[in-house]
Amino acid sequence: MSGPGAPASVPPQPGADSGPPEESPEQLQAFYRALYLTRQVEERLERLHHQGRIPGHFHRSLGQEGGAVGTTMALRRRSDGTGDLVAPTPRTTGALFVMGATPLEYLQQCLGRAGGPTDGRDPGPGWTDLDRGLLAPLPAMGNLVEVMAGITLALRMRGEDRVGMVFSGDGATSTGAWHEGLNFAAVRRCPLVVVVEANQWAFSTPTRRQTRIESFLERCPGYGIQGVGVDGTDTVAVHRTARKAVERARNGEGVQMLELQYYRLSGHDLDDNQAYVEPMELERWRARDPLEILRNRLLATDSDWVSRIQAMEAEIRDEVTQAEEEALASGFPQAAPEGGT
Ligand SMILES: Cc1ncc(C[n+]2csc(CCOP(=O)(O)OP(=O)(O)O)c2C)c(N)n1
Ligand SMILES: [Mg+2]
Repeated sequence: MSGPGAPASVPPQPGADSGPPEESPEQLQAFYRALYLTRQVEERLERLHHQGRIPGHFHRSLGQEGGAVGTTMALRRRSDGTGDLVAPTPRTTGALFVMGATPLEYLQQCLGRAGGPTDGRDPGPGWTDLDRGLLAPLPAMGNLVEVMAGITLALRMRGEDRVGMVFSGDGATSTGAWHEGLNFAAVRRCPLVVVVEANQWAFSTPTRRQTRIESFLERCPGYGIQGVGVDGTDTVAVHRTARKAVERARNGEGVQMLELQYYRLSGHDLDDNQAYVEPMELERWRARDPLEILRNRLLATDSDWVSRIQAMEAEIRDEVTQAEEEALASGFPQAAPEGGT
């Protein structure tokens, strides 16, 4: 058993849909690349935070990287505004890279630098880029479910076969906006995939203190929608499950819920030392590192992956180092002149 009501100390077992890789080597490589890139960029940002160089808050996705990557890889990704749409949370770092954001853009954004996606005006870890199908996170949790309900309704009414995917934390599922948005989208059969990142914490509140249900999937019958849960630490399993959910949404079967079962291995943000988390529990979940799980999967298929992984990691580290140097060399935004905008 896993999900919110499960003993928080028991990591999920790999999902039923996690058999031997049926994905192409290129696809597996793309998974690994996105996971390692996410991990690298977040590690750099954590160091930059300790140096006092991050003007906003930063939320690591440690332990959850495979959730953002496996799900969004199932979407139709384009750069001309005709692909699927994603509304991430501030913790869904990997989704931005999968949808085409570059490490330089992401670092410039988080460092609040001019030249970045919002030109240093908003140091939040996300921004809207409709060409790539990306929406900026909203500060009020749950509200993007409403926004995405409206957007996906518009897609359906225009007869476009595009799909929306909205992420929410387990805590966000307790907001009124989340429920209202979900109900509206369900009634109107919107092509929307609602991903619940069940990482067992909302800030310092454990899931059992904000809901009595065993799994967020129990909410699906109440809204008349389909839902499926998956071990979020197993990127391949996440991807296979997400692919089916996206396909169902695209084929007119209405809202699909996806519950990603894992654990928030970091503090809520980089200013939270997780003093309220039981160290042994954290230790048990650290053993389910999505990067390690994917690496082992790849190595089990072909020993050639040893050198491929090494080459990929070296290339990504160089790419991120270069992006970090360039981002740090970017200037800060200029204040608008008196009376300007
Ligand atoms: C409506 C609303 N209430 C409270 C907050 C303050 N807040 C920001 S993040 C957070 C916890 C989020 O937990 P969860 O949804 O589980 O996401 P996670 O951080 O675990 O990814 C809270 C309570 C908010 N942003 N919006
Ligand atoms: Mg949470």
